[in-house]
Amino acid sequence: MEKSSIGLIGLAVMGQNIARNISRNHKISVYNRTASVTEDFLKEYESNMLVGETDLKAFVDSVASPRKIAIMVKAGKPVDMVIEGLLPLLDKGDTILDFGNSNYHDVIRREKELADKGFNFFGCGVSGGEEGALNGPSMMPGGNKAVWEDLRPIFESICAEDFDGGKCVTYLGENGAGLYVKMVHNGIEYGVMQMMAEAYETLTHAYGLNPGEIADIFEKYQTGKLQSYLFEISIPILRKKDESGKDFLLDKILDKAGQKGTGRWTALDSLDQGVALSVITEAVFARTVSSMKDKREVFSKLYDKPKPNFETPLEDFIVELEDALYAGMLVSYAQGFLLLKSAAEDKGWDFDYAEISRIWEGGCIIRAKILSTLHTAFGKNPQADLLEIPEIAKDLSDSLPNFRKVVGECMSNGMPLFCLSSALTSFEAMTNARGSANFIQGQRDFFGAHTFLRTDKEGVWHADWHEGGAITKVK
Ligand code: NBP
Repeated sequence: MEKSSIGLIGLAVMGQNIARNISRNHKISVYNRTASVTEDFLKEYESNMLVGETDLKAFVDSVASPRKIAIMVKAGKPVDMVIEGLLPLLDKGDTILDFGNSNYHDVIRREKELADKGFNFFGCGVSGGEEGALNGPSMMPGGNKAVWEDLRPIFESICAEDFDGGKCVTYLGENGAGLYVKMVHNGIEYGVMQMMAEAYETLTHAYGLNPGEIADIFEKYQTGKLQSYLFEISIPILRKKDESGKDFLLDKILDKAGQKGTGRWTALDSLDQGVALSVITEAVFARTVSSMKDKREVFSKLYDKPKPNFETPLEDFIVELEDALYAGMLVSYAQGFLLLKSAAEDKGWDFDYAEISRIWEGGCIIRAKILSTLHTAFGKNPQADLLEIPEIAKDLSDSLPNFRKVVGECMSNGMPLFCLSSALTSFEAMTNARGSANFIQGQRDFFGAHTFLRTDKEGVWHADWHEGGAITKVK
């Protein structure tokens, strides 16, 4: 029997869908730890392009050499366990591929460990959820370049298309580069979702709109610069009624958000890299605060909140909010790309930011019109920071008055704005030539003799801050 071009381990929701996607063009063998899952999958999707095995050795033997075996299991320890089980059955030169949301540090470690033993390990971020996995995800591969060339035909046959019909996959760099970009993608997803939630909360509490009315507004946004997959899916989410057919289901969903860790990893990495990734970090905090439901119930009884009293008529607010969301997202992307740049420098990756924007245009959860704007902007200014690209600066400047107005009105009416307000603060600070850190430096020098630089004189200085104390050049 002809052997399969690739094997895949892990038949939960993502594995099943990506296997079906691959099987449209390439023969694929599948295996799942729990054998009944493999059997049920084969029963449902029987095809001569799909080979299922319940014995790991038989599965490995069914894949053509040098083998390519993809893992799509729960990230973390399970991936190491699968690798451990596979290695004795593989031949030197075979490739293990990780399609899951693995931490990029793990990818770097696994690649090194496997290379030392004569095997290839290749990490590829896959975004798009269940539907993307089946019909075309955005793929973020990183690892050995020669291995990439070998995998490329399969990846290009299953991925989504960008706005111009190109493939939503591009080689991103050595070792953990692909999973790093996927991590930042997920962080950006956190920020965008939170800003949308803030819009929803404001329209609900300040303007008293029901979810169906908010869906009408989001539908309008979907025809303009905010056009995106996340707005597209939010419209049916907002309109969905519960079993009674009368009440909105959203109104009955507990307001505690889950998280699997990629947003937190992005935030932690930004602290390590020294990049001010405030929007994504605040989005992680917003989910943390959401999970503190019991405490919020208690505290809400202790403090009076102003009854929202927005002066802006709803029709005007809808326009202003669109600008605020757009500007907030641009700032969040600017921060995300700064993190990518810092990581590239730190790890020796050579990221192409226009390409990264392009492969996010299709298939993935953050796919949106704004990515096409970023793709064009980076295309003309490959290494620039987003905030210095003229087209982005113009878009931001045009949106700024409404951005400031929305954040100001929401904050003065007691609305929590984790991400929109932090995006605005970040923008204001990043565009301030003279900030307030001179004050911090004065305090640091007072209590710890940490010294300071001056704007009027060369050298490193320390002051005795008491009246009449000396100001001394120490270097
Ligand atoms: P899950 O993350 O829920 O993992 C379930 C799979 O892992 C099952 O096939 C399970 O086998 C297998 N597994 C576990 Br758990 N421990 C194992 C072990 N020790 N040895 C072998 N297999 C083990 O599946 P998923 O939601 O399909 O996601 C798969 C990967 O893709 C994850 O890394 C996820 O973060 C990533 N991802 C998910 C999405 C999404 O929308 N869900 C999107 C993008 C990326 P069993 O059947 O025997 O328990």
